[in-house]
Amino acid sequence: VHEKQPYRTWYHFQPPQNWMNDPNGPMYYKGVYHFFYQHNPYAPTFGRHMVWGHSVSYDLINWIHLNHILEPSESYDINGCYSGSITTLPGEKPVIMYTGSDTNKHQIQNLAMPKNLSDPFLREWVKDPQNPIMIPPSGIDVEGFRDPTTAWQGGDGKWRVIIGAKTGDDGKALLYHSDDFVNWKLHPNPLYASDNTGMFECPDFFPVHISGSKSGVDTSIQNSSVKHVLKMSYQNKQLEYYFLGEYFPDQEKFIPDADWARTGLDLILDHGMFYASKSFFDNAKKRRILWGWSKECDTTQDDYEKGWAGLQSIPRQVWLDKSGKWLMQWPIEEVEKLRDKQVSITGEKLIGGSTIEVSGITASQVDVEVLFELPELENAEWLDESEVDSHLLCSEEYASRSGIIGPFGLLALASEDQTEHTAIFFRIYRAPNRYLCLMCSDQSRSSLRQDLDKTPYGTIFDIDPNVKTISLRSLIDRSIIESFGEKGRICITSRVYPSLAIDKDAHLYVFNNGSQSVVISELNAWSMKEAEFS
Ligand code: DQQ
Repeated sequence: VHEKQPYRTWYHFQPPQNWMNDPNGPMYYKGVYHFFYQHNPYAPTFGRHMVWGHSVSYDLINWIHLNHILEPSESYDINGCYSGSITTLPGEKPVIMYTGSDTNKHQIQNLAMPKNLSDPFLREWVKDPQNPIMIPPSGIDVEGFRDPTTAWQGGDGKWRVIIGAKTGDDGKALLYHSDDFVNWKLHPNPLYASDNTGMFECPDFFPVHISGSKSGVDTSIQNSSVKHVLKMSYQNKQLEYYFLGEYFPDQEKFIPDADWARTGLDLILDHGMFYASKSFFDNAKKRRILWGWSKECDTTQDDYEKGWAGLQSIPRQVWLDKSGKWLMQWPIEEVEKLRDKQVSITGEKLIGGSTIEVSGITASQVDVEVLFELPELENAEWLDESEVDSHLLCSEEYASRSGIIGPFGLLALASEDQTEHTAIFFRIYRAPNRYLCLMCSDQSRSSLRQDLDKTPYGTIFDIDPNVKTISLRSLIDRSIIESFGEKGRICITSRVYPSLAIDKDAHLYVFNNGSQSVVISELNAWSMKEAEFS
């Protein structure tokens, strides 16, 4: 059935059918990658009886779907088994901490353990008879206390965990301590709190190397070679905000970097449709991997017709940039195993107003990487950064309008006449003492269909005045386009539903609508094979 569907993906993670939202408890355990997810097995919409779906893989790309491992059954989770994480306790014992919605719809935390540790697929899990282990503390909304992180162990041997929370419209990352993982004590101060963000959903807290090394570290590592990342999904913005900073476990303080506070620039994991992300440390390849949910932008009616809703991003390796100022993200190397037929373009000049087709590939499922050589930046147009909203800029200055240096980039999932296309592009500006780059994923013309959310996404960032090139990679998969600018510094995920640019009728172009020429110094595109799901 699905094969005939134009929007069902070929290599992104999807359950066989129905609704999926947050990634839950990803882990590597004894040679197997486990992935759990928020799932409504009965309909392609969020439901009253959310379960934990479960799939396993040897490479994070090809998957075996297994039975659900947690479903509402007890007074402490009868209204839903919501998001949570896995911590591996000494003796290689994984334990799930998840949120249950109880008989009164209060949110409380529970534990579950594998039934049989010698089954590498960990097919069955048992809920702890001591559940619930945490109930909403006073001052916290009873329906705003959920999404435990992976726990970490301090030098004192105590376990720590963060629970996302809210009081009215204010978000809180509550910190708990435990000696035995069952009895938890609330720390008087939250690790972080913020006004008017709404609930801090799906917090994540982990260390990264300060050296710029791409390798990751275990969640409990705490020494002078790491910095910490605190990520929260702001419910009011539906975006993934994060802070880099220093964590002092003896005082239980997390101090965001002063540099960040001074510039006030928001750090956001992905500027598009990407939410409730969760990372884990992959002990096999010593890297940290991030998963994020990509929601549909079509209607519920469409989701019923498709029989499914919700995708996961291709897992991303995440590390701290050598500047120490932002995280870098890049699709895990395993996705490259799906690369099939390749086409390349090198040293081709794109004069203002020109478009080149990248032909010879299946443009509906592609991995494309392009490196653009820039003209002299001095010619760039002026921008008063304080007066712009990058989302607005992306919609007003859409790709077809001409600038000076840019817009240039890709037209993905385009129809032959280009009436349908999603433009992923850069445009460069001058501002007092600096140069700025706008990166957009503009889906406003992605489909002739009307009933879709086609809001363009974008962001503005500082670039080095001496920069000579800029890179873009997009993973295109029928209804999703994940784009990585500047080698993974800026990420934007779009969901699109073309009516013409489907299957063999989809095209891929490179364009430049700036008056200054840019050069495609190198472009490689690969048709992508289908991942295996069984
Ligand atoms: N979805 C879960 C919650 C979480 C929200 C329920 C974020 O636990 O806060 O499916 O998408």
